[in-house]
Amino acid sequence: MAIGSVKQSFGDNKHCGDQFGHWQKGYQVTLCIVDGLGHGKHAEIAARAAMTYVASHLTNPLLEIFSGCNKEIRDTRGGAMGIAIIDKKACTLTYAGIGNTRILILRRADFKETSQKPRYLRSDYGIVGAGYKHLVPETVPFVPGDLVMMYTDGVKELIDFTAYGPPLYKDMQELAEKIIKDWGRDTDDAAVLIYTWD
Ligand SMILES: [Mn+2]
Repeated sequence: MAIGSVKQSFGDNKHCGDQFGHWQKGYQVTLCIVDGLGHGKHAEIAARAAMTYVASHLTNPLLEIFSGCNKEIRDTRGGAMGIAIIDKKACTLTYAGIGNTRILILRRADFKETSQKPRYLRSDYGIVGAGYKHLVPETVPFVPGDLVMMYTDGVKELIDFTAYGPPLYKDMQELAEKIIKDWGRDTDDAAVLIYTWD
């Protein structure tokens, strides 16, 4: 399975302020993760509003998706958001993020090594829905076999993949569940979205 995703509410609340989405259109894959500020009902309302906006503006340029979403959800609490666009023709991944959602990339070549070192990309400061000053997308190579993981701050930032042998990279759902279990912080909503180009 190419996609793995798990979300977990803080304290088993029925509302989850962390939301994710993924879409494939032709040679383009779009991945999005949103962390509505705080947790509970109003965090979920903000995160869902952002995701609904992104889902209906997938063909817009990345910077316009962010600026449009920033306006669209200004009456909500707002949140952190990361979007990754994989272009399978160009073999690239372009990422932009506002706030503390996180993203890392693992290369297939590294799976064989005993120490898999993820590449972390950076997000810019601000709150989607309340504004931001700078947003600079970053484009990196992304080739068949590569893995990208997007996650919220309900999961520890730095993740040690060395304990996960190659078998785990075959099942993204299993890997996502393992990441939440091993690296979840239990003090906030948490979400993990993993995609691999297989
Ligand atoms: Mn959070």
